[in-house]
Amino acid sequence: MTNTMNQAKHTIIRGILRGNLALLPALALAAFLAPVQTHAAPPPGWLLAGATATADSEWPDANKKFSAAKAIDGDNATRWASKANIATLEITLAKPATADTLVMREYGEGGQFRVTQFTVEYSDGKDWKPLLNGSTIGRELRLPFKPVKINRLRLKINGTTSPSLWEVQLLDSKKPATKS
Ligand SMILES: [Ca+2]
Repeated sequence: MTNTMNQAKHTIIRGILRGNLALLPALALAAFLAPVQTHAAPPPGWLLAGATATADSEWPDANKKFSAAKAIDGDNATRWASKANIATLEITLAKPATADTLVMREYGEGGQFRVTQFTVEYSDGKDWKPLLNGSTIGRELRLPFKPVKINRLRLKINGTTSPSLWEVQLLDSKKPATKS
């Protein structure tokens, strides 16, 4: 927040306190001009900067609101949703990286989560190899594993109605936090 903006806000607020309601639209404008709050910056060791994602099923939306990319954008407020109950999400890293942790956050309507089974495979550039598997994901599932070099990641999920993930994060827990 700049000093100028703060001063402008104070002037507006003083105006309102004096009963000058004509300044209300100006207050709305000041709120509009305030810096946009981003939702939870990517965590330390995040390896998906510049990565791309595709899915064999996406919930149809004209604005691609539920596209595969939303599962790896580092934003906990955007999500990929599958239309089908069984779906595969494939992530290609910008460059191969050594990872040791996978974090998944699942969307649940009214606290009801949908994934009932998942498997995760990785490719080092040649073959697909098994990495992890499990049943439910829920609000947040953090899975450490023996460090491996990963080029691509493939997540297969089985769910009840249209499973959806806020984020799939691949991390190197030993990597220091990056300055934002
Ligand atoms: Ca997201």
